[in-house]
Amino acid sequence: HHQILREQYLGCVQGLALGDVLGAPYEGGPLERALWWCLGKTKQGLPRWTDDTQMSINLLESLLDLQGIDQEDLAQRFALSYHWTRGYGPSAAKLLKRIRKGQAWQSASRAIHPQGSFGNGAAMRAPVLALFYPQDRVQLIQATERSAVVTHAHPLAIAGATIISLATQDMLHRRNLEEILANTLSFCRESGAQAFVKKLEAARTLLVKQGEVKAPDIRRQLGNGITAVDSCLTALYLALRFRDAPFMEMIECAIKLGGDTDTISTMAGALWGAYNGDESLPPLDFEEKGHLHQLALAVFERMQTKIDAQLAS
Ligand code: F2R
Ligand code: MG
Ligand code: MG
Ligand code: MG
Repeated sequence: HHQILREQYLGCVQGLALGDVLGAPYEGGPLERALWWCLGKTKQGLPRWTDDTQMSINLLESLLDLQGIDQEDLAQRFALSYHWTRGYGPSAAKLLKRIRKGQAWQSASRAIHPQGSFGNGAAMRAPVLALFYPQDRVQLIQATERSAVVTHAHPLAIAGATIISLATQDMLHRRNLEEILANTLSFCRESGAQAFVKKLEAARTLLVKQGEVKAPDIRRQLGNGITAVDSCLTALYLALRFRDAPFMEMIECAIKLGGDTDTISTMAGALWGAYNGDESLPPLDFEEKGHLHQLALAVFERMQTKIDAQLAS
């Protein structure tokens, strides 16, 4: 039994943002990269993060202020902090602009995709949910679905987000490889997320082969795209493969895959940080690093208070 540490909370949030910052310059094709070359620094010259970290901050702040998932509040925070320079997905951008104009998130989302978006935008913010629901698996699954549907109502987007939030919970508890793969598989089976089952089996096979596995195999078998199906298990694979190796080795591998490099690094970075803690992360500075540190600390202290209250009652 492992007692979850403060540095794991800090590591999860800092690993998420650092993965985003380091992956962002390599996301997409030559056009997207050229654009980020122009947009990727703050006025002070620090590397900027993208929509992945922005939406994770929105979720953290909403959870802290409202003590749980409040979908209206989340929709408003996502919409009000939307800015085109953060590189949002095309449907996500449309959705957030509609909400900002006053449309309800439910109808705005259905107007863009009747079944909801199956992009990875709900999964990229899902690690922070495990920080609020570190113990209870069922509560975490419910919270992930309620957080996801505000922007990503498609079952594949919800399943991808849940795979990531559950894996983050497992990493906080420092569960072993076989346990994490088994937990992920049982979630995929019980939720009917068949599309993920095949990729999970492929990830297991690749993990057994360890260092012999090269980027083209990972890309072909697990994916490197902006949909949940093409990125969530890639991130989980990287975090499991590199969790006892340096953070930068994992990020270099994510960048070699190409495609959705910021988001795969965001999710893998959060998982890696939840396992290893912030002291093991490279000491790089980036946009609002101190604010992210304060948010992670606030969540940790909130959880400590909750645990103390439970013990006292
Ligand atoms: N958008 C980017 N980066 C620029 C493009 C990168 C490049 N072209 C590449 O392929 O790598 N980054 C940010 O977007 C991703 C998160 O996306 P999110 O929030 O899920 O966006 P969206 O727009 O909701 O979904 C992504 C696209 O998937 C297709 N799609 C989704 N649901 C669909 C449905 N039901 N039917 C048909 N198509 C659907 C659409 O093309 C969406 O635009 C992250 O990478 C983040 O960093
Ligand atoms: Mg992004
Ligand atoms: Mg969307
Ligand atoms: Mg991305």
